[in-house]
Amino acid sequence: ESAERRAKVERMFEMMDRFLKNDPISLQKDILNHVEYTVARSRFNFDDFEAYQGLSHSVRDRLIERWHDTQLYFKRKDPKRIYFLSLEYLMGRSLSNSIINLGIRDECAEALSQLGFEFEVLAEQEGDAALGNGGLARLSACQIDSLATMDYPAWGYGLRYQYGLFRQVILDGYQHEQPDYWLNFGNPWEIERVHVTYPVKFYGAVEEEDFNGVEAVAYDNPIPGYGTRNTITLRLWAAKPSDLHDMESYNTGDYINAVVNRQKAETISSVLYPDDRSYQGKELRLKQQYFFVSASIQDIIRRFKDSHDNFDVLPEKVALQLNDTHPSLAIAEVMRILVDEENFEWNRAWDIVCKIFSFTTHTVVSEGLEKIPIDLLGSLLPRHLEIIYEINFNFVEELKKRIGLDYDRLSRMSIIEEGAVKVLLKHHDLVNCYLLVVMVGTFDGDAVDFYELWPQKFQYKTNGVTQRRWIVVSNPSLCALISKWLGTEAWIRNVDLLTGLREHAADTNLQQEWKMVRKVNKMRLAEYIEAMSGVKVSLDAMFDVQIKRIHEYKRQLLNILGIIHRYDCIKNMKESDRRKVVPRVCILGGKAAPGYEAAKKIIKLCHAVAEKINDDSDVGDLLKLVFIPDYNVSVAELVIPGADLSQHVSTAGLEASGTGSMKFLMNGCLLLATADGSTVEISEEIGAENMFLFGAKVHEVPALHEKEPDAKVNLQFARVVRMVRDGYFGFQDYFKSLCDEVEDNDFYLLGSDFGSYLEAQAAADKAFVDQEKWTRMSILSTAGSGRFSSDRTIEEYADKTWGIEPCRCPF
Ligand code: CJB
Repeated sequence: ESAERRAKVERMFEMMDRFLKNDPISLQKDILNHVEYTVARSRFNFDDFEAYQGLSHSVRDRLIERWHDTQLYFKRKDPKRIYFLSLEYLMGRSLSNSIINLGIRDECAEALSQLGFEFEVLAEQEGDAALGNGGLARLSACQIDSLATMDYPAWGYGLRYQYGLFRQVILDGYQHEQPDYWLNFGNPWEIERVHVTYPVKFYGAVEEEDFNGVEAVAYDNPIPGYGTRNTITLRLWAAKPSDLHDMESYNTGDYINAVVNRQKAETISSVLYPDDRSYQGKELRLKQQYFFVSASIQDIIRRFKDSHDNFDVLPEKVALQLNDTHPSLAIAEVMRILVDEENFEWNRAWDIVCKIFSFTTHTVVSEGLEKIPIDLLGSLLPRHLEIIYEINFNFVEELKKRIGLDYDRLSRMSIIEEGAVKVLLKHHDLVNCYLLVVMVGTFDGDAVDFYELWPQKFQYKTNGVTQRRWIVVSNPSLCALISKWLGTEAWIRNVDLLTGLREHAADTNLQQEWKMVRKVNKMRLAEYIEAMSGVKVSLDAMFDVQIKRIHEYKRQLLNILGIIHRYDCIKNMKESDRRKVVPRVCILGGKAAPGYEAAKKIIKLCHAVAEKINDDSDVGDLLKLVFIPDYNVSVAELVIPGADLSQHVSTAGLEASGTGSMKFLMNGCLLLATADGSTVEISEEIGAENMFLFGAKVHEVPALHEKEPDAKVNLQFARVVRMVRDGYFGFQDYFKSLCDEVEDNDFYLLGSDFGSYLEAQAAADKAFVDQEKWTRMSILSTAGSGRFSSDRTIEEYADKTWGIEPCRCPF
């Protein structure tokens, strides 16, 4: 650094306020400045949305400041970095989360109130960033928050889809999908880096007209940690036509077509695939994956080369985490770069690759995993196909040495599927024995083959969610109550401290305050329900919630059939008995993949049943059913704190983990659940007596599948299915296939679990009547939720998987 440059930097420091100030007056000034100059509205006349913009830009300035400092510090320290590669992030809204992590919530609220605005109202102005489908995508968002909070030198990479997950609109009870053009109103949380761009080349050496000259442009989203100045980067790539002029097409005189063709480049990152877990063989999907991988790897290698000239130290400086199979082309891409561009000998390159990658699988069943037709891969990425063939060849050779010529097993374990028509990017395959595999669920049959040979390569991790978003942001009154009784806010960074609530669980004062907080949250939810569906609900009723993607294995149908049973019972009761019924408000919400017929029928059935029940004066407040449309992160933030009971009722063995359960648990909601994935771990933590568990266990499922359909069906079950079949709720033809499925085959075991499901529901009713007991269970749920923080998960990854250390920015 020259003396001249140093002097210049010092002059700049003097000219700038070192840090923006966070007192209400300074914040007000900033908000007004942004309203005037950024939003270009008069500071004397602006509405809620413009105030939201002014505030967001003021918060963004503060984020940027910390972000710059953090990045500079990381660069100076040069620690081993973790790069988190995920095609999906469900970030939801950013404003509240940012000001809480920056520690300026009260100051912002005060600044706004003096200007005549209410913070809560402004926060509602923000739309969700929904660049993902379900649990996997929200997990990435939680983990990014933990990575920042725990000071890890981390970078998240993803795609900046122009259209996020579709909006769900319900018309006559049917789901319709509307595009989510979420950037329409601007996005203050991203910074476009016009100079951080990389070319992405498809079709190997042959350049195809349509897609030549695609460029990835970086959009950086600063992610602030809580209780630290560390602010890390979530870098999302958007596809743009490149600047390289294709003189050929311009010279032909067809200027308009040449421009239109260039524009096609943008389609690569235009839309998120909405089919939660099945993308079989789609060309655009493969293009998205490679586009993402290519840009991210170029960026990572560029950063590495900035301070290192020897690739052998790459594993000491870089860890790459693949979030499910979606970015697994990264492995072949790094091989390609090392071998083709850096001239590494194959084995040396492979050795490096094996040390830097780890991979997490989020699915238990292998059928759902991605397969890519060989001809598609071969035409789009011929060099990568060659590399994958070679990886597979070496792998099979090594396998032969270990297991001999067991051809069945060899072909099961090969990357290339038998018959050589398809390339499997199945988790255990492409990553095979060399890379670390992290499971959030248990093994399926295929994984066992690998585990037997390389047990040291498999790790198990319990998922987690961030208490910042799922208590502090979404349930501020519970947050305050917890801090009051623990005498500290330290649990927001160290969630294990929540166990301190256990000793107060029976304290009547805490119980009273706890109930009050929960009641206010129920009130908020009741207002929302009325606004969305016109249904008025009683606050004395038990709010019973199932919100998640609609999937047959998640068994929303079991829930609805249970509701029909409850309705049927109430209808057939004597007036005097009705007084003993515990009133319920059953709430369902979730999106079905646009092409998933059965899931869409379940949504329609829910509406048909709701219409019947909610209009029935015999039933009144004893039972209501509402479907909350367009379930997303923000809706979850409202619904979860207001729920008394939540359902996680997947067929045992099919939910890898489940993270919704953890959010409800943290908020003191009781769980009615099968012993599947995370609910098993939750019961270990809070005790099975504090939940309502039911249904077949994983080890019992195979025998149940063997049974004849008739033997599986419980009588009460047969009755409610018959009601649907006979058209009691209308739409007889439309619902026929749902009824056939559960009666003829019942792969998801609704019939055989039904009796036990009803018993668990009855136990929940009984517990609810005893409010003292219920509240104690509720407090114990929150108290036992510490293990399910993503902070804990991330610490385990850092320590056991990535080998990275915190790097905390000191200024
Ligand atoms: N998961 O959301 C998805 N999408 C997939 O394609 C595969 C799995 C979910 O991931 C969550 C995070 O690990 C799990 O908790 C959940 O069980 C799983 O369904």
